[in-house]
Amino acid sequence: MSSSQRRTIVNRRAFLADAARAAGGAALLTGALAAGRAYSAPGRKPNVIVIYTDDQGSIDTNLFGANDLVTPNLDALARRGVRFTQFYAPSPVCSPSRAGLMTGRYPVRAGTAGNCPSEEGQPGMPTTEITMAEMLKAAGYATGQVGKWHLGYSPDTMPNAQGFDYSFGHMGGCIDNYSHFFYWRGPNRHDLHENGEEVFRDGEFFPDLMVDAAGRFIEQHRNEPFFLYFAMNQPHYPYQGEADWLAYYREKGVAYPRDLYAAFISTLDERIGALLAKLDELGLREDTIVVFQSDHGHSTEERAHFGGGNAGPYRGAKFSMFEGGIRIPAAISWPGHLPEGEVRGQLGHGCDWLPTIAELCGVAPPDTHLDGVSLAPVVKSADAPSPHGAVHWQMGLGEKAQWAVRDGDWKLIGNPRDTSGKAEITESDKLFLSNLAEDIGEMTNLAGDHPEVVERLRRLHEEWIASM
Ligand SMILES: [Ca+2]
Repeated sequence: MSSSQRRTIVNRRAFLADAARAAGGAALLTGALAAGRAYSAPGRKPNVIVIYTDDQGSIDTNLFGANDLVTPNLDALARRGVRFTQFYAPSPVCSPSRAGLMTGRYPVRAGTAGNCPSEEGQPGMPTTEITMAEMLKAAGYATGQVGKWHLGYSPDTMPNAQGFDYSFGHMGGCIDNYSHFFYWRGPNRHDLHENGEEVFRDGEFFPDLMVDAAGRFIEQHRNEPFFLYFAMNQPHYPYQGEADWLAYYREKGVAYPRDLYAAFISTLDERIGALLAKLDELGLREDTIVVFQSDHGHSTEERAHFGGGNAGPYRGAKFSMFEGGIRIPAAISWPGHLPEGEVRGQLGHGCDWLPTIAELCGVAPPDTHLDGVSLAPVVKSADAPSPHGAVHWQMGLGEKAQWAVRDGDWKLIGNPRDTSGKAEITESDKLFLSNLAEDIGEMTNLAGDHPEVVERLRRLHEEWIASM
């Protein structure tokens, strides 16, 4: 064990012990006290729901630009809050993106540079990491995970061991929504769990099971602050949208495979509507912070019919560090407490949600190195400066790993992949430099024209990866 790992464990234990003491009486408050004071019901902290969708493309709600989609619930959610036009996923692939969300740390720092195994018994994100659930549980929250996990499939890395009081869903990367079998390697790998125990709901549509489980969790904890991580496994393949939505899009002339994908998006949108209706029914909407984000760009894999999602003007898709792989729809809503119907162009990042939620809830963030920063000032004021300097990505480890750094309008990608197939990547594109202000599609490699910028960003990356 390295000294830094040992330090993390020591910090984590100290944090959990302090927080457990504080949770018994007054909640842990820090400099975030001012945000807590703005909340109109003293004594009760706001609930938190994080809706994390899976492989939803950069512009894939109607409001975010895809005018061919019917997404009234996601759009209404964003309209009742603040939505971002430059929001980034921590990674262009599932597990690292979720590790960034859960820890507020770059996925590489959180020990999750690549996807976690989908095989039962295999560990995932290191248990030394402090999750958003552990942070909120320590402050007295009831914590629930519903949907996809994909951060470990061993008893000590499954949700109940990572801060969640309640867990319902699948542990691996994807399932068939009716049989709940792993939709990749197999055969016969059933993956549906409740609090770590395998459960069988054969033939029942998983998104509906999610809404039911989430509804019960919310109802059960309506009188105390709760945190619900609602990790939808849609529109990740297999595309299993409802038949009436499929008919609707085909009637509109939407072509394959967009028709399959669009039907699945509208199917997921209705479940988000059902979830939010539950909050309204219980009178909890103004007591609840709702965050929405896609885990990364859309998939162009064979199992996803080679596409269906829409990255709009951006190049790339899932697995790519061009904008189409990492730039995603995101919004935060807390009616009565945060601005509504506003748009922010400041840069935001999936690692920012943990510190943002900590500040808005008046909860102490974990005593460890965070890479995310609170977006609360930006959410509250359009004039607040972006809290970010350079931001970084790396997927996997080693020399061949794809990485990227963005500093202002300049963005450098090392070992780029273009999963959207918009243009060929040649040997001379191993370092791909773009200026996003002039070329949002990242079609022209400026590395040869600006070697000094390449050198500066490359050094930023090397210093960053060395600090992991
Ligand atoms: Ca995903």
